[in-house]
Amino acid sequence: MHRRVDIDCKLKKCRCIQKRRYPPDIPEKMRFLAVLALLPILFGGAAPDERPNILVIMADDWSWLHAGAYGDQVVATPNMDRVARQGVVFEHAFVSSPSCTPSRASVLTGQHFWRLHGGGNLYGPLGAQHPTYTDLLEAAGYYVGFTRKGWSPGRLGERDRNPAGDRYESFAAFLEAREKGQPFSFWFGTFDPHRVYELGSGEESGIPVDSISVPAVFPDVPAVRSDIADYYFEVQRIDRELGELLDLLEGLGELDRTVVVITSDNGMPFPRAKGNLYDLGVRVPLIVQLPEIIPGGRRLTDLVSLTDLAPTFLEMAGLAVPEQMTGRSLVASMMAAGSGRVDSSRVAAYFGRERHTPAQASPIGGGYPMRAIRTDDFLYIHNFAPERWPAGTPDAEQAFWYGAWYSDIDASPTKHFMVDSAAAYPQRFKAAFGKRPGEELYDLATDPDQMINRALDPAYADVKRALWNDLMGLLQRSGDPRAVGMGGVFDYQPYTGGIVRRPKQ
Ligand SMILES: [Ca+2]
Repeated sequence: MHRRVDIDCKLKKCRCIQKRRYPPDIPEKMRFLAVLALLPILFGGAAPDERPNILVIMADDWSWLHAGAYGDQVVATPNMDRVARQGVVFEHAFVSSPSCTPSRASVLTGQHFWRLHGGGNLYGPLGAQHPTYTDLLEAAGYYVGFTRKGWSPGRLGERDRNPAGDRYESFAAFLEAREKGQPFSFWFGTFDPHRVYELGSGEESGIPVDSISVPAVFPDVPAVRSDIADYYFEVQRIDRELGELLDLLEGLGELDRTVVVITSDNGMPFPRAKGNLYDLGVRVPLIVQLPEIIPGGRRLTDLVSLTDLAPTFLEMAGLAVPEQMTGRSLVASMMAAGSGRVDSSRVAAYFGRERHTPAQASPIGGGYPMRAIRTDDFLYIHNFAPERWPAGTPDAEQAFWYGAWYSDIDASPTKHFMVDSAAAYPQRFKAAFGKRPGEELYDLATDPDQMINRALDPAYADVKRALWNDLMGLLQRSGDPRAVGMGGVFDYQPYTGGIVRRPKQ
């Protein structure tokens, strides 16, 4: 079991209801109906081969900040930036869970990860009862496939193939196998910028390390800057591959009929980022283009979830959205004119986490359960088991999985620097590695780095209560076992992955 995981690591394959209904205002409803009326013309309907192709570029561990299109001055992403100029940039896009398996499962099923029970954990199986957009498109005549990292990591269980589709060696091989003219749905699952990084690769490639904007949650020291540069090196590699994908489509004359979606399954693999419900963990890039049809050059501030993608693709293909899908199609927002908040109902995003790795002290085999609501102004996190360790226990000898050491943070120069230098950076160390209270509330206007917990400040009591009510209402309506005292469905799932150990001294 462990050997298989080690091999996965070397290949960089990660170690890693009720539908919500909003009462739309009348102009918005009219706009949506107008878009609906256009859809058969825009996306085919009567003529199946006029339906758009769908190409998802799913990065692995990439935070929203780190592309030129999102304001980064150092990382070079000319191809992404070009797609952003020609398409729509979502400035507030959030994953359902900041961990590979549940995040990818939530994208494919259009459902929040907590509705997938065991599939809500890293390495958890995705039950066959959950429909995926890939299967639905295939049944409607699409050619469906993926390359590299699809739904992963995990064992297929009752499914006979990867939920992302059939595996191909490359996008070119997939297109070659397709019948000419057949619409396709392809998932390009790059392993970048997942660790392991080649130490020093960023600086050696010419990335100006001194110009990097270091997030405030990390110590601003050379080791961290170099680590971020190595991460940028891999983001730039995604950008180069994106350029090749676009060239391939253009050469085939398919670019103008292909919806290109660029996004990621969770945020950067650094302490207090990936695996956490702060923006660095859950907020990801989301850039979409469909030339001639989706009005380009726009930046939307609507708070959206990657669970919205599956219903979006189904609507574009003229298909009904299954009742199980809790996501809401983005077609109306993408087709609307203008920038900013184009859908007045998209004012909150919801996400959470169950077990990333089995990182807790014995005898707890579960994860660190938490759920959160993010609005324009606030982030509220409910930690269901504050006695547990959000980053995993520091005591490898007493770990449930012997040897696990801060196992929910990938091994990295930044992690090891922060542990070794905890005395010099006590606040940052505690924020990333320490235990947390049952509730966290961050006021984003004054604290964009989400470091000052206001949960016990009486001045925020009303805000906190309102956010709690909103969050718990959504969780209960959407059938979250954790919200009704049934968290055991997550805690007692078997685990087939590995853990992160203390590096040898
Ligand atoms: Ca990932």
